[in-house]
Amino acid sequence: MLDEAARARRPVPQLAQQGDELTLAQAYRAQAQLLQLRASRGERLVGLKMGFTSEAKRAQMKIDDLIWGRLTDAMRIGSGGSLALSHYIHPRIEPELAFLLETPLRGAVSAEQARAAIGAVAPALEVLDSRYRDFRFSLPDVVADNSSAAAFVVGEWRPLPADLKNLPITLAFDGEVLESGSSAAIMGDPLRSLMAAARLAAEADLTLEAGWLVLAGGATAAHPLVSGTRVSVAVGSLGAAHLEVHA
Ligand code: OOG
Ligand code: MG
Repeated sequence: MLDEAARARRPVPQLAQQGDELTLAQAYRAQAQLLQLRASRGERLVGLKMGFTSEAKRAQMKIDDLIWGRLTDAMRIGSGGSLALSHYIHPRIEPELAFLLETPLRGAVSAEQARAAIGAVAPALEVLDSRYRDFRFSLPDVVADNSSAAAFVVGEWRPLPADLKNLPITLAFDGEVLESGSSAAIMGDPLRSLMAAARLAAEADLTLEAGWLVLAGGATAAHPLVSGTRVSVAVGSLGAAHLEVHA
């Protein structure tokens, strides 16, 4: 139903409203099945996204638990590339930071192990599109819906700086800054988000593989996309990434 909703760009009622509230474990199994449907259409798993790693996001969506979702090659848009609003239901965008893994990570890893596995980092934009009506959901709802994953943009990869903790992050529409925050908003240090990704993925028997990317989670609240705008994220010394939005 969620896969159909995404493909038809037609939102569906929350699962609880259909008398079908799932357990969290069932919701992650549903998410895995959504990925199987995408894989059967030729999409390839390229990494994971973390969600609700910042207070700004938890407050916006009123959910307090860390979640994660799966990213495929078809969701990726090159920096400076364009996105058609008509391909989505009610898309939003948020500023993020991406990790590129050089070696695999699995389970409970130390900060040193997480650091050592990182090949590069980059500013990123995540496009969210809840398949639920009014962009509202419970924790199992959003997990089953692949944590609202829809598309993402990654800027130029850079070597991991000595410290990721205090990088200023801004989200701008046509150069006008709508949100500004800090990488510290992401669990105090985005590295912790990567560690959590390795731990939570292992619970689903997944290893974060070399070559995969991990989105650390929105540092600020997300904003609805508007046709005809150029959206930018800038992350301190790491540079920027851009997306052109059209109807
Ligand atoms: C759920 C996804 C949350 C993040 O970065 O916190 C997320 C949503 O807000 O729709 O991607
Ligand atoms: Mg996100």
